[in-house]
Amino acid sequence: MEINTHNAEILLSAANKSHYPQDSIPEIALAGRSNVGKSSFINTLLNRKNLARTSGKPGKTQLLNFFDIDGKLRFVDVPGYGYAKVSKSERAKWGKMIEEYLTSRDNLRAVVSLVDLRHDPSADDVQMYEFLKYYEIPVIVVATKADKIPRGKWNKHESAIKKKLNFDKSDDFIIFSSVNKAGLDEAWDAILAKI
Ligand SMILES: Nc1nc2c(ncn2[C@@H]2O[C@H](COP(=O)(O)OP(=O)(O)OP(=O)(O)O)[C@@H](O)[C@H]2O)c(=O)[nH]1
Ligand SMILES: [Mg+2]
Repeated sequence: MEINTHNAEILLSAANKSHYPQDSIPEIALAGRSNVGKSSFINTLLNRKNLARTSGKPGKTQLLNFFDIDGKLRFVDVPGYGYAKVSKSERAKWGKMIEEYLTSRDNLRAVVSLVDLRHDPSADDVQMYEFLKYYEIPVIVVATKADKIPRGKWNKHESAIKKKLNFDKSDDFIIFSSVNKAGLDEAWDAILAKI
């Protein structure tokens, strides 16, 4: 499929099902802890500075943000998890919103699950991966911030992450950087293979 990735825009923000777009355009959702680089990943793939708003302030994205790409594909930016300063009730609301989307959305083709290449996955990262496997949702694990690790150490970090996640070999694993665009072509290839 030919997709003009320059033709991208924010479509809408949704808190629940009733706000989701009603059509059959394929969707790729982005999940990961707050600050891991989900919005930056979207901006890098679409070659845009700040289409998906990024910030040093974690917990900023509160709704499901749907991005239209040339009318043929959508990215769904999901609020990050694991931000300490979020109240219990906010956390429960978040859980409900994301669970509703992931378990009921027919348009969903795969989830890009972002982790930080520098660190072992958190308990929340492991739980998210297990959740996606349980619901048989295809996963593309993207290990971000690769620019902060020397290339010679990438393999070691990749192995540690895979082990902690109990990584399923049928999923994709991509080492990525929004700073130097490492992994950009692989990320697009993996996404296009799912839609
Ligand atoms: N060095 C480096 N910094 C990155 C990379 N990706 C994101 N960042 C930085 O990490 C911070 C958080 O990035 P965001 O893209 O806003 O993270 P997010 O996952 O969308 O965060 P929430 O919306 O709060 O869940 C920003 O300061 C980014 O500039 C990367 O590949 N390398
Ligand atoms: Mg964000």
